[in-house]
Amino acid sequence: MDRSTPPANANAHVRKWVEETARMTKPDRIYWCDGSEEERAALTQEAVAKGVLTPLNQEKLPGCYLHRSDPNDVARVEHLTFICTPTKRGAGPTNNWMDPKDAYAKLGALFDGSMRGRTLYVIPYAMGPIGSPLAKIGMEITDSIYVVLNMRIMTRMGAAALDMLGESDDFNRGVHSTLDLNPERRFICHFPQDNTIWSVGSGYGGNVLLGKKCLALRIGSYLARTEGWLAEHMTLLGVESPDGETTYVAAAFPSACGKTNFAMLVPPPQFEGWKVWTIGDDIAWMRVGADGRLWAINPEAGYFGVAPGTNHATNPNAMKTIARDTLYTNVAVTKDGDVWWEGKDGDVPEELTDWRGRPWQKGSAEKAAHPNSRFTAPMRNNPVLSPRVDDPNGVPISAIIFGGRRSSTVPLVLQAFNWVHGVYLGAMMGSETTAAATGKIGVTRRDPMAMLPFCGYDMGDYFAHWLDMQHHIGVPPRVFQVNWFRKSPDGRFLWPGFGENMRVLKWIVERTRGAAAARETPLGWVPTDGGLDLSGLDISRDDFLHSVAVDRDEWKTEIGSQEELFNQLAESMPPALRLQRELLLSQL
Ligand code: GTP
Ligand code: SPV
Ligand code: MN
Repeated sequence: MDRSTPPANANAHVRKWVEETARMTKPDRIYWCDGSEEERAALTQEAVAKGVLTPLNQEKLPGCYLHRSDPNDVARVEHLTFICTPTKRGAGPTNNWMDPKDAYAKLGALFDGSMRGRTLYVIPYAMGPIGSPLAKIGMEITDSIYVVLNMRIMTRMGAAALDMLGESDDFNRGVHSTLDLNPERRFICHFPQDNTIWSVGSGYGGNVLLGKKCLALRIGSYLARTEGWLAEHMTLLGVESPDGETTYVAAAFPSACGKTNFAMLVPPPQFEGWKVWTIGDDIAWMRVGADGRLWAINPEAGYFGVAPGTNHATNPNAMKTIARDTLYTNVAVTKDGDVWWEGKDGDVPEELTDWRGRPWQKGSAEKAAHPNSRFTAPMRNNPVLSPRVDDPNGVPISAIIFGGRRSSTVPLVLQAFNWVHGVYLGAMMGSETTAAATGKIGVTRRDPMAMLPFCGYDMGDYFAHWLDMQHHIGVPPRVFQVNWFRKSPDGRFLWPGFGENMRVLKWIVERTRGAAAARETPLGWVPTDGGLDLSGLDISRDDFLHSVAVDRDEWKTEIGSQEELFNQLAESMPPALRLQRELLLSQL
């Protein structure tokens, strides 16, 4: 089949844009992707021939391949990510801003002839179930075969997306060129007003799989505000209780703070009859339904998940999901072509090939896998994939959870008094930075609603949009805050986490059903003594009490440190949040 000419269902707007982009980037060849299995096989073979992918042990890991990125290109680059709105105020103080004219000129010069000697791939894709009123169409042009193969897993890619688009001009225009991976020429630019993304100089995850953070969150959040819905960095799950009822929950945790693990949670043995079903592990698009409830879809079709820490005890469902048809990026490899990372099951192998392709010995001071090494796996592999995942209307959300990585101060769980208080808790969230973005790790920063790196417009306006939603949601979800990451003075996690988070989740679900008791504190509602089901849990009384403790002095410092965000967002911070803060201060 000739792939260099547009398929019959590519409309005139799409064709024109591809022609224009080809004139700019000057590729040797154009290849229109159709998303078929034959295409996957052919492109995989080509990627292997070019050294972009290495086959792993096909007996242990059928259909799995390894990719090693450039060592300088291993994570999102927040300092090189720009929101290009007509005015700086449009992007707000928490985003980098470039004038759209300057950005088009600067990146246009870099794109000029950037695909010489390369193939220009055209990727039509849908974010969300095909035909869903909540779904959106994107087109990504890239010169990276790795991007094509990842987008095929992460989105509903190919002919069906073009069919869904029909004759419409309403699609996201994403252009990506790898250039030479020089960080001096690396820019991820978003043009919300044009529904356009230009990305140059990277080959890694969130910088280049343009449907994910760029469209589904940065452009998505802008569209959501304009159109009256929510685009959020949230995992989505259904919690089935012994009576057979399923409660849907959305949880915003920052990058590498536990969304994938929470979405695939296996309840402890004492929780007979309880079961968690995954809808999504990273992004939620939520709209108010005719019934006044908030309905959510997962716009993605795969998981781009953190490898380190994943094992049969922490996340058995992920281990099953990534056992086949998975692309691994920057993990270590064993002698027999199996994958390995810090925190995988079993003994540490004596010898490995590390993420850079160098020999590695047990006991080495360096990590064998990159801390932000990842797997790209189809959601269809997930043994607990929710049967509702393709429902065009999504699922009705009963609870929204905000959670950060906080070694102190923030208790295991609390419930907000109401929607406005919940928005305040989410907006003031702090979290320690992780390897998901380049920069220092372990620094506590404000990461409002886990959206600091992903909000496509002014953060104060974003809070105002959240507050405004209360006038549209007839039946608002209850709002909660959690922290799985509090530590003892000697640096241990106080709470065992992972499957044991079911104990907290059960309380949350029962609260939404009006079936669990709570005690009021200045910060919010917390479980009564004995209110959390700790049956069969191996945790000392001291550790548990520390994990749920609220220390007034710590909280005074915490509220003091919120001042910085209030000052930064002085122009746009909603007064209602200022009021919440003062109320809390006076009560403490
Ligand atoms: P992104 O894909 O970057 O958005 O990350 P995520 O929020 O999906 O995080 P993920 O579930 O991949 O977890 C990140 C890291 O945190 C992994 O190393 C996990 O093993 C670890 N982790 C997840 N849940 C818990 C928990 O409950 N307790 C502890 N201590 N660690 C956890
Ligand atoms: C994150 O950093 O939140 C991720 C990984 O989910 S990436 O796609 O690289 O953004
Ligand atoms: Mn994420």
